[in-house]
Amino acid sequence: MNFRSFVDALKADGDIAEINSEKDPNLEVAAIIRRSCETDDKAALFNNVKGAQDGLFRILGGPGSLRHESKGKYGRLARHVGLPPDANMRQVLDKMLSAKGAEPKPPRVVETGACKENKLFGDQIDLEKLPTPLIHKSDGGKYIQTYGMHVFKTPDGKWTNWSIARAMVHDKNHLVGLVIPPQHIWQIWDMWRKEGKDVPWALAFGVPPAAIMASSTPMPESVSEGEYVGAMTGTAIDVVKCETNDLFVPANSEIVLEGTLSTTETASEGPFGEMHGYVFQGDSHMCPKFKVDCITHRNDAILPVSSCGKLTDETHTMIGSLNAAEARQLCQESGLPITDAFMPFTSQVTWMALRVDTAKLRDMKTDSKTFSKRVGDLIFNNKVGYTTHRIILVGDDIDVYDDKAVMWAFSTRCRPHDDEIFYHDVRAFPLIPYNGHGAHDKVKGGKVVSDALMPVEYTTGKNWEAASFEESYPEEVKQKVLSEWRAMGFEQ
Ligand SMILES: Cc1cc2nc3c(=O)[nH]c(=O)nc-3n(C[C@H](O)[C@H](O)[C@H](O)COP(=O)(O)O)c2cc1C
Ligand SMILES: [Mn+2]
Repeated sequence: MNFRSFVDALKADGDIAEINSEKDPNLEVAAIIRRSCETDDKAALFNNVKGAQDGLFRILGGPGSLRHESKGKYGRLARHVGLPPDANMRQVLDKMLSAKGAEPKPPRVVETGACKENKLFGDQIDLEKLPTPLIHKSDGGKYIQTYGMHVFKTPDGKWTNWSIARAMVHDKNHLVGLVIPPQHIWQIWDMWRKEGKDVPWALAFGVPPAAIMASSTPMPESVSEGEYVGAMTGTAIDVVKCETNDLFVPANSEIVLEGTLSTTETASEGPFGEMHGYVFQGDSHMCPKFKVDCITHRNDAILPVSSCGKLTDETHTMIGSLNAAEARQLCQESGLPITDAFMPFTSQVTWMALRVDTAKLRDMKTDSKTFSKRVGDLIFNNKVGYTTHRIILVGDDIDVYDDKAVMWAFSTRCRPHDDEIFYHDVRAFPLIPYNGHGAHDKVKGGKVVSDALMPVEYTTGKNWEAASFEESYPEEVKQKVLSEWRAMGFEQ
């Protein structure tokens, strides 16, 4: 529940490269983070960022990226939600789903907290002087916001949404960032716009790690992520009131920006090296401006930074995985026999694999087309399906958290077109290059349900065994082979 303790836990796990020599936020910092993501190496803690002044700021790179397989691949995510570092993906996602249906536990208001150790107002604020990283060389600006939590409240005060959406420095006291449908910040922005008012806003960096996980999860509309996290962890999150508006932020946040999001003024945003691994030169769009009236921060504050792009970083480990967790929940609530959901990293999290309990499927006395359509109609018409362009249905024998297993099933059990249902009329994810920069409708269609269940899985059950070490040999043969493995000169 505390970002500083999270950093200490990573240190104790041997998962931090602590860098005390001066590093340049102009590309060098992000290059280091990027390479650590591409090699599943340690998280980088930059204690000496060139241009940092008066405690603003140090940088933690790759806060939710992967660890090397030998060190517990999902250890960093596990540490976000208080699990041991060898937790597997299913355990991390089960933890995130564990408070579904529980009584929400609202944040607890406290008088003050570490985030109030330093306060800057008016002329003391100059965002352009901060050592904000330039993350990719063709980015249209310096992205201060890649891993902070936007705090927005509906005009009626009933729903406080916490979420991540990127933003870059626009000038001395403005940011500009993505506020796009169907995201909740866009929905709430639209409510204020209809009232003719700007949106009171806060952006908190280095928040309790469980809170940033919730901020990346597409929970249903009107769920306040802060109340959910309280229920999930069993501890109400301590929050303090902002200096300049009546929003509340986690008391132990590293850095807090306070102000308003304009419902009338826009500025050019982007291009940005995005989660699918591309930066398209000149790809900028007009987006709403955030005005910063106040900055509060901890002493020696740490800014978490996601240097996103090709595999693997937070935009895959968190956007994809947390999305899949919500999709699993949605399917189960709708009575579909889905036991697991995951978005394979190797699909750049554009595919979602759903594992079907085929005994229950057979009880349903359904068929491929009917079942596929039921799944597609549900997910593609829900916000959790926004970023997914292919759903792959797989049987019980497929571990959806294993990309190779999903690819095996998809490429051998789903006959192109004949075992697929296409959706032309649903909301597309414009960030995927074939949408935003392709030859087709940018915001609609291009989605498919691919049924990688074999026909017998709907009727009598699986009639094959895998041609694999696991399934093709008797137990005693396998045991003998394994026990003599190294002695024979093999290494893996
Ligand atoms: C590192 C990271 C960066 C993200 N950047 C964006 C972004 O720029 N725009 C966006 O709409 N969502 C972004 N997301 C995904 C949202 O946080 C996610 O869709 C979340 O569910 C949105 O919150 P909401 O469900 O309350 O709308 C990002 C997530 C992560 C982990
Ligand atoms: Mn939300």
